Amino acid sequence: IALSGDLADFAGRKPTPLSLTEILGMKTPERLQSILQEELPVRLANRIAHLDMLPDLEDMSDILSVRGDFSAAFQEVRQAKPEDFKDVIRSFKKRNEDHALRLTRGMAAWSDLQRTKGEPYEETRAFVDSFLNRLFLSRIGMETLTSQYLALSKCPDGMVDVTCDPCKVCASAAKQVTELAGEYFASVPRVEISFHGSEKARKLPLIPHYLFYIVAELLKNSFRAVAETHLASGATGNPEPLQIRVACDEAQVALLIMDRGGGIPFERQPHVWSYMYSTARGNQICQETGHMLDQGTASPTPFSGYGVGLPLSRLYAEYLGGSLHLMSMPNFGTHAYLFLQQSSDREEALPNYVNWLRKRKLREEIQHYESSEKIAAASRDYAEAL
Ligand code: W6P
Repeated sequence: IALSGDLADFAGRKPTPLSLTEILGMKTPERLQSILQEELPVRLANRIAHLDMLPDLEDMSDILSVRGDFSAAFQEVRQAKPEDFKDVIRSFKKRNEDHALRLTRGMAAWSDLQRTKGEPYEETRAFVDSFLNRLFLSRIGMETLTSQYLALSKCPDGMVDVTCDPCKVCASAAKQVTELAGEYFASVPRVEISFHGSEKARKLPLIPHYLFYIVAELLKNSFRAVAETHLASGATGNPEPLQIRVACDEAQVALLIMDRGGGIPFERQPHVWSYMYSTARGNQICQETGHMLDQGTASPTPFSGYGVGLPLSRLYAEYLGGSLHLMSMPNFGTHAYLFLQQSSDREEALPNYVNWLRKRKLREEIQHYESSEKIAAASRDYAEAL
């Protein structure tokens, strides 16, 4: 599929990264609206061009449907009258809701196709992971810009809760996951939350929505591990509780979620951050919901497999200027560490598709050069393009 006209023009422009402080510092929707009118088409066109680089795209229905949404949104945003802009953004967000699932499912199908063509599995997996990381990172950027824009018409702080208590966010995530787990598991661990720091430090500016998402995702993994280990051990009584430790000052928060769910076997640990992890174990993704299906299980649950939850959570943490780490002791349990800053002056880490294309082309050229001068010159270009 060749890009033409406007789309080709916008795909050739680089997205402008904004720092989180800038995005969150805008107190009225007007300025953000004018930024979005300029910036969204550039980002959408870049994402379309990114999808178009995928070999065999024409056979991948899920990916094509997402591509179709992007190009429809591109036209809508370009043509929107200022007074209709909010509605366009709302419908844009609505349509994007299941993109993560469609893209992951689509890339699982794509990796199956590559496998039937004899492509080495590890290379395919690495490609899929970096491809999806780039797409999701740019998605998180657009999501933040558009959510902030909509939130600003309701409240001058937008998405930010300036006096956010991270313990409260953990407690409500724990409540939701506990209720959900009750429907699927015979034994559900208690969750203990403790706070370490001064009372003043308990109120810091955070985006509660993102914190909630990451904590809930981690808890789902812990609940499942604890429930399954408990069942397998044949133990009676209550399983070991989950412990959440929250430590913060006014600027940063560190969160530790500890489970005694039997840990992750050493050989699986490197795959935890892969979108293809469950597929690698021979699992299937449910066509309706996109949840991972375990082999032999009839229906998917929100607790099945790791799916997109963990890699996506880590991308969110990194986007917010923080990080997410897992430390797992096989046969014992897993500790998840989440670090977040109250606000980040770092620019959005946007995938730069223009540079990426140039880099790939140069790398291919370098492989075909024979003279050492040419290689040296191309290597210099390559280094500059990084
Ligand atoms: C596990 C596997 C896992 C992933 C993420 C967070 C917690 C846990 N616990 O056993």
